[in-house]
Amino acid sequence: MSTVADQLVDVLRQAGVTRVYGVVGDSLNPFVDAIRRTEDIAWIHVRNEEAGAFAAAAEAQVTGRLAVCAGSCGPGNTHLIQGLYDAHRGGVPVLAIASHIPTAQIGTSFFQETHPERLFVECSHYCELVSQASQMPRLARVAIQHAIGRGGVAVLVAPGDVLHRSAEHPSGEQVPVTERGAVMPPDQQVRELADRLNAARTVTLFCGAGVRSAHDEVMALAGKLASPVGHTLRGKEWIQYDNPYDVGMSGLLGYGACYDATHEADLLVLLGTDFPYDAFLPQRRTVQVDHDLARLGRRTSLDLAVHGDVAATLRAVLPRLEPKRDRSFLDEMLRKHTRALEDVVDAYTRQIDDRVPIHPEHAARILDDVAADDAVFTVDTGMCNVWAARYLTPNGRRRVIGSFLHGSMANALPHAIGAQFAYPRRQVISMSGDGGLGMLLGELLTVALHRLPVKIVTFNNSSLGMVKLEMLVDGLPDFGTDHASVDYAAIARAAGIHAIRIERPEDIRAGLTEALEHPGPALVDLVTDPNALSLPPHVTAAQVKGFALAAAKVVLGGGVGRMLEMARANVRNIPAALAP
Ligand SMILES: Cc1ncc(C[n+]2csc(CCOP(=O)(O)OP(=O)(O)O)c2C)c(N)n1
Repeated sequence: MSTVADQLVDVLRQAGVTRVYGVVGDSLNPFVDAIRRTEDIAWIHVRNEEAGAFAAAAEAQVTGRLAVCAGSCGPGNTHLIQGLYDAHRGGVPVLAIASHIPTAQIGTSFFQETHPERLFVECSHYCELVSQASQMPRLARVAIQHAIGRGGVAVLVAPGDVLHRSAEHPSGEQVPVTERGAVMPPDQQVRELADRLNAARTVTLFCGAGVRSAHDEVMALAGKLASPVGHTLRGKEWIQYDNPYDVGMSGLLGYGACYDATHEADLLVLLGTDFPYDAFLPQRRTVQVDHDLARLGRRTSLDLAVHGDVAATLRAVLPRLEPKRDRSFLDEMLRKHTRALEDVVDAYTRQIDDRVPIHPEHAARILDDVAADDAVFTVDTGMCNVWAARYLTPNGRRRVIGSFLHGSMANALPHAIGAQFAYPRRQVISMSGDGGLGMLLGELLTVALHRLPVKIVTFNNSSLGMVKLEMLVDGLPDFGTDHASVDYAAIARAAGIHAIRIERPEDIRAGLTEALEHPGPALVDLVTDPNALSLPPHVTAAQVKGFALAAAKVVLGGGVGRMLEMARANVRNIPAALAP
């Protein structure tokens, strides 16, 4: 006789789920036992449910498919929250099984009692209690369809006693719909978009993660309109490569001429972006294209909103556009972009290649060099975001994943765990801050337990560097940011992970190469300079003053890696672009 838990596992199998991340425990045990009896689904023991949720988020992000995590009642549930917020805000399909205290005890302040239907409301599209066997398997399917259909988290709350009950209905073989259809823009909106694009003298395109799968279309549009193309951090991996119109990134970590190009164009087109920093947007003469109607006009007032997938919309509008002959705006922005990158390099007077402690930017540049062409990088919130934005070179095959919307620390290692489970043979590199690594340090044990060949590159500056920068920029003396040095290589070795500690710049290349070639898990503990801080390009005078007051030693600006070569190549191509 199958149980409610069996049915749940059956539906997961039908949805193509092959693993569930979590920690076992009381109310969750019937579910875990059903997984034990199912050949096609593995139970992945993590050390903290938070890491399980992050791992599921990363798996969903790299595969585009549903991923699942689970936590037992009370504290097991509350641990899940951080990773679920990350998944939900990132719009990736994750189902969380949150087991609950016995039904008869709900509302009595029972041991470990929380109210999961309330707890998870804000980080899910769907969060429902399974209080009777008769609700299954339907609720499992409804939850899955919410996660996939709406893009985000669904939570099924199930008391252990309900999971244990005999199933009342057959499970059936109804396979959940696991692929979303494209959103086609209404014809009227396409016509208006074409009219505005034709009427504007100069147009800049600003791209977010929604341009995934639309590289060709965006390039065709930029070519036809002679448009500079800027991007957000999340858009970078999808649009910066093979892009002769690239003018860099906007936002706090931005660089290049993106800010100028977005502000100086007659018309700004937001493509698949929900870029949250409205102060970086011109707030005028803007049109927006997005598959999610709720995002239209959320960050800026719009002259026109178009509801559609970016690729579908651009394919529809391209035949209606008249090519722009005057490319002077594009050329000016490409030159400005190159100059902006050169200026940063010029301002960056210190020799960083032979500095001790190691300059993190020097290490990041080498990491970019030695990493595989199809590597998956997971990036900790903190300065690693800056190094990734500036030094990792996208090529259409690499992936760069971070907690870019929720902005949680400690995401990189558990994200790497999920990415590596999804692609066991791909190189997966966790760019970890020492603060981030320390926060979920136990996950080294998860890596070791499952012999995941994850490579953990720790930028160990004995400091919460990003916050140190924030304090300096605010004119505050840094406080609570620095801590005693920790030898993470020794910790990793004790956990059974191959580890190298690197203190001298001349050892970086060999050390990283050795770690990347190591067949199993490996950690590289890079002892880096806590004062190597980067500044965003659009800091105000007051911020600079505060900055200067607080620390004269800090770096004004930052390196740009291979981007300068790319920008120079684009500028060299200007005469070719001008040819009829
Ligand atoms: C869970 C959580 N706590 C606090 C913060 C605030 N915060 C953002 S970055 C950061 C420091 C990160 O330090 P580390 O991982 O050592 O990286 P670094 O910036 O030094 O490279 C902190 C405390 C956060 N984003 N998330």
